[in-house]
This record gives sequence, structure tokens and C-alpha cells, in this order.
Amino acid sequence: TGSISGGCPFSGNGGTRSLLGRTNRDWWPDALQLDILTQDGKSANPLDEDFNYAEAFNTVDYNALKADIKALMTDDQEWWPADYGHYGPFFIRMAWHAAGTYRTGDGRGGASSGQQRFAPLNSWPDNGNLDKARRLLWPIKQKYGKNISWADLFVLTGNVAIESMGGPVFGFGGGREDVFEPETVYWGTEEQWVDQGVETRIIPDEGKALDNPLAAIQMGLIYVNPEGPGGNPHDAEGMARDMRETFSRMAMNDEETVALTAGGHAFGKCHGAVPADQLSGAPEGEALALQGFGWATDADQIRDGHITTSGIEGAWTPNPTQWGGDYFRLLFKYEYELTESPAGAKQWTPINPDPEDMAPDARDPSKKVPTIMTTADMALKRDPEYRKISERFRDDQAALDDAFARAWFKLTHRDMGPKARYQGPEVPAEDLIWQDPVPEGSVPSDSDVSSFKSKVMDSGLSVSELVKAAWASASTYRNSDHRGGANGARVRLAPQKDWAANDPQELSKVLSKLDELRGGISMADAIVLAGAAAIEKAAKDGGHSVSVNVSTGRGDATDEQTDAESFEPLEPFADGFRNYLKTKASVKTEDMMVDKAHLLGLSIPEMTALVGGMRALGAVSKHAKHGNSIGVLTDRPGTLSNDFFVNLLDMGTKWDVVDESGDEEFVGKDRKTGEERWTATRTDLVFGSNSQLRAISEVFAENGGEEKFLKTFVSAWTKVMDAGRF
Ligand code: HEB
Repeated sequence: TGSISGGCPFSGNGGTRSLLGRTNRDWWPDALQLDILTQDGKSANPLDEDFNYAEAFNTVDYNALKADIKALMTDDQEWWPADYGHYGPFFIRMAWHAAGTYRTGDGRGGASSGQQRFAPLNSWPDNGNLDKARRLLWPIKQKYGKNISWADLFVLTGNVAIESMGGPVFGFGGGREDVFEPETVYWGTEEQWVDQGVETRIIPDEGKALDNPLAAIQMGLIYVNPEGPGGNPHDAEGMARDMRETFSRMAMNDEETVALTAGGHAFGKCHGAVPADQLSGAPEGEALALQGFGWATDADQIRDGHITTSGIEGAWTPNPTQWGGDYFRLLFKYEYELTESPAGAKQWTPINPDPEDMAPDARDPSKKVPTIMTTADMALKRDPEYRKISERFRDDQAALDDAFARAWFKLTHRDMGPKARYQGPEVPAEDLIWQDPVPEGSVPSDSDVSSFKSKVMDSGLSVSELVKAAWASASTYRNSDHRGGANGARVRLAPQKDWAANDPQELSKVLSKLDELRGGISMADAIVLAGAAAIEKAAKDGGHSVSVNVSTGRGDATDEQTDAESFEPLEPFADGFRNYLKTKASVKTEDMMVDKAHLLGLSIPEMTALVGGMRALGAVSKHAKHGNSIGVLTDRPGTLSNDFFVNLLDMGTKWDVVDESGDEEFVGKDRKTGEERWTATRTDLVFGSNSQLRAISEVFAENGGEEKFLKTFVSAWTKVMDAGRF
């Protein structure tokens, strides 16, 4: 299994930060502010609301599409000629950089929504000149229209590029739906890009580590700095450390890292023929006339191949458009010396290469030029662990073929979630552990469901216990990479069953009782149905009749089908819905609630209703001091009511912070008598303090608002329970 760094995605290096760090508005304050038009819930997406991308994709003549992409590989365009007459390597880098932003910490980044088209990614220094790669694809995108998304096209083009140069491919799953606006993602707090000299993020001597969920070593990079840690080519140990850390955050182990890097660099070249100060700025801030292009230089420079991207110059092998074993052969055959590219970048060149080991010039095949290695490539032989793997691959091409093909497939599909979401004729039959496989479930009959639900309500388990178990099961879902959720009932397996947020002892009691009662219903369905039964009862106790229509048909995964380690990043370190906080983080606790709501795909009213409803139900994690009562602003916990909102907005209560140091715990006292009424946390009080959240709390608290509250609560609850079902 891959080594996955768990840990709280919000535990910083001691400092505090805002939830989003530096955003597009900070980088490009003068950019057109289109977001005033997406106010009032208006969508930026021009496609019909009921447009079904998976269906559209399946109407495509897949082989014709692939043939068109293949033909494009060698269809040289004067405005950006292909190195060696083949765009393949360039397209592989485009696909790798599209996928390579994925990070396990929060599941964000990755290839699945076509984000490379938008800022900041379109302008990251590491994505230099990929604006041209995407533009080369426009005729194909235009031809197939909405039936092929940009997101799918990037990855499929990478696959076709590999195939067309004789490389091994494991498969392709389509189904990545484009978005039409930049996703707001936390990419870091630094105010400079890597090419402006921003500091590297891992500096052990200064106690600096890479903050979760970030996965890149400097602002504006996909992973590591190719010239070495902070640009230092002599720090061989640090180079391997940085690679290991960043690649593990995209779920890649050493073998996958070596296979991907060596396999990728079997192809193409680095570009550093001219000093970078001869280029114009990045696309997002560039002149209108450039039409979305950045890093501009003049046409004859481009024609002559005087191009600078990374600043490093040269190909890795003598056959840059042909898959094979030359990369490792050269890496081990020669000693390499540190040299400088014409653009001034540090790189490594073989000493006294044989003439047949020289590379062709990118524009003139009759001319021979030296090959190169980056400092990152050198780590594959300088680091003892990487070296063992590299030597094995050098001696066993078939092993490299297999490892590269599988790692590439994982790289490009990791953020798509369960295999059920993959479309098209090239989906591999084999189940892969990182897909979190779940066996097919069966749909129980209505009568089985209702008899199970009544048994549950007679079992002595409380509303709070049942609601908490259902939430623990379903709320791991992340809209970002579609992992987690109630399907599979992994809440009964390691590591989830032991997470502190889940109150493990109580959870295990509930789960064994449900197991006893469920008959032929899957555990995964039983947990969700029991939660639904509890909510229906709780509403009835409040004088309302509601039905919570969750779906059924979930399957139960086994330990063997679960890469336990890979689930560690799904652990909630804060869960505002359950009023849970493990340790104070580098962002405000209410920020973490909003972040979780986003990963669950919730709107502001849905988040608000869920928090208030779960408080009323008494469904909070056990608090160290206040047990099951923190934030439960009601005298009748276990009844589904709008009491939380009514009592929160009651001017008869005056709130005071009780843990001055933490600013996390509050007590509400009767304004006149001083008598203690309630205890609460930041994630409770924010619904009265924040003006927008207060406005929604008012709707739920006012006369006639309880109906609206119940409706919103039940539909949001159902949404969470059914998340992760495709
Ligand atoms: Fe790479 C290219 C680095 C990984 C694939 N890269 C490249 C360059 C550099 C690098 C610097 C150059 C750019 C320019 O143009 O200038 N990488 C790197 C690093 C890493 C990597 C540091 C980590 C270690 N790659 C990778 C991967 C892949 C790749 C994983 C896949 C698989 N690349 C690539 C390619 C290329 C590159 C294909 C070529 C491009 C062209 O030719 O255009």
C-alpha cells in the first residue's frame, strides 16, 4: 500500500491562517470580477441543468476520438511546433500536471474537473506553456463538443500519447465532468511564486514541515523543485525526502514514484534555451490580445526551439519519442556532472557520453545534443531506497512497464472515486484496492425495512446513539475525490471504528445491536435505516410526521477490501455537526465546519439545519467536560425541533467564553438571574454571531419556521446518507 500521511489537514506549524490562504483575488486583484454574476445562486455553467455528462460521453465514437487524438500528435502547428515532430511528451506532462495536484489530505485537486483551464493553476510557474498544449486540443474539443469534457480529454490525450510512443497503458475511465469556474482551494499562504523566490516548505533545521493538506514543496509547483530543495542541487538527501513526502500525499509509494518519474521522463525534454526574463507574464494576467496565452516570446524563437519553460534544457534519453529502458540505462551507465542550462538552471550532464547516447536536437534531428538529468532524477540513484527500485527496473523492463502503467492509471483516476463512476470501453476489469471496492448490495423489501425499523426503535438504543452512528458512517464522504460515505459500512472496520469523533465504545454497542436485528439487510443499509427510524420518531415526538427516505442497496466491504492506512486522512479532526474538536487547529473551528460542509456538498441552509437538528437530537460527540450536552440548547434532547435556533436567538441569554486561552467553550446564563442555562462551542455560537448564518437561524426560529427547518433538515440528512452512491 502507499504510504499516506494522515494527520489533521489544519494543523499548521503553530501559526494561524485563514481557511483559503491566498486566493485568485489576491493574486490578480485586477481580474474581471465575474463572481458578482454568480451571486443569488446563479450558475456559471452554460449547460442544461439536467445535462448528464456520463450519458453524453457514452454517445461518443470512442475509437474515432482516439484516432483523432493520435493524428493530432504529429500534426505540427507553426505557432507551437512539436519537439521531434511529436506532441506526445508535451501532452503527457499536461495530463500529469492536471492529475498531480491531487492530495489525499482533503481529496481536492486532481484531474477530475478540468481545473487546469482556470486560475491559479493555468498560471502556476510549474504549468508553464501548458496553455499551448490545451489550445492544441481545441479542434478536437470543438469537434466532439459537450460529449467530451476537457477534464476527460486531458487524461485521454495523455494515454493516447503514451500508446502512440509505444508505452504501456492500463486503461481509461471517462466521466470527469467539467466545471466552468475556478474552484476555491487552499493552495498555501505564501505571497510569492516559486520563480519569485518563495521559500521551500520543508526545512528540518528550522523545524519547518509541509502543512497538511498541501502536497507541493513551493507555491506554484505541482510537486518538488526539480533543481533540488529550495533550488540546491547538492542536497541529495533532501531531494529524496521532498519527493517521498510530496508523492506520498498523492498516495504514491516509493515504487510508484520511481516508476512514474522514470517512465514519464522516458519521453520528451526540458526547456531552458533562453533566460526566463525574455518571456511575458503568466496567462491570467496577460494582455487581451494574447487571448489567454502567457509566457509569450516571438515566433522565430519558437520556430527555432528557443523555448524556456522550467529553465532546465535537454532530453533525458537519445529516443525522446520512444518508450523503452534508455532512462535507467543512461542514469546508471554514466557519472553525471553539475552544469547550468542557458537559462541558468542547475542540471546534470553525463561525463563523456558515447555518440549514440546523445539526444537529437528538438528541431533538427541531424544535430546531436547532450542528454540531462534533473536533480530530482538523480535522486533515483542517489537515494538508497529509490536506487534499489531503479536498478530492478533497469534490469527488468517488463516490471517497469507494469509498474508505470498501473501507477499512471492510479495517478489519473485516483480522484474519481468508486469504479462505478468510470465510463467507456477501456475501464479495466480488475478491482484495485485504492478504488475502495464495495461488493454489490441488494435492495431489501419494504416490509423487511419497516419491520427492521420498528425493531430498532424497540431495542433500547436512543435517538442520539442511532443518529450518531448513521452520521459517523455517512459523513466521511468527500465530494472532492468521492471517497468515504456509508456504502461499504467501513465505519465498523479499522481505522474508522476507533476514531475518537465516533465515540468508539458507544458506536460498537450500537453496531452489534444493529447486526443482531438486521436479518438480510446489509450492515451499511441497516446503519442508515436505523438513523432514519430515529429521526422519524424524534419528529413524531415533536408533533410532526416526516419520512426520511434514504436509499437502500448498499454493500458491506471487508477488511481485505480496505486499505486501512489510506482511510486515515478521512478522520475528522473537527466535526461541527457533532460538535467535535480533537485539538485546536491553525484555522478557526467554524472554518473547519464550513470546510466539511463543502466536502459533503451542502449549501449554507443545509449546513445550518443539520447542525441545529443534530443538536436538538442530542447527537453530539462526548465532550471532555460537558459530555453529551454541549451545544444541545433544548430541554427535550432527542426530539426533533427548532429549539436550538429559538434558544440561541433568545436575548434572555448572555454568553461568555469560559476557556479564555482556547476561545472554544462558552456558557450561556440567564441575563437577569445569572443562572447557567447552556454550554456551547464556537460552532454553536457562530450561528448567532455571523450575520449570514444568523439570518438563516432566524428563518428556522421564527413562527412557522419549524416546518421549513424540518424539511431542510430531512433533505440535507438524506443527501448526506446517500452521498457516495452512484
Ligand atoms: Fe516531469 C518534463 C520535472 C515527474 C512526465 N519534468 C519535465 C520538466 C521538468 C520535470 C523540470 C521539463 C519541463 C519543461 O518543458 O521545461 N517531473 C519533474 C519532476 C518530477 C517529475 C521534478 C517529480 C520527481 N514527469 C514526472 C512524472 C511524469 C512526468 C511523474 C509522468 C508520469 N515530465 C514528464 C514529461 C515531460 C516532463 C513527459 C516532457 C514534456 C515535454 O517534452 O514537453
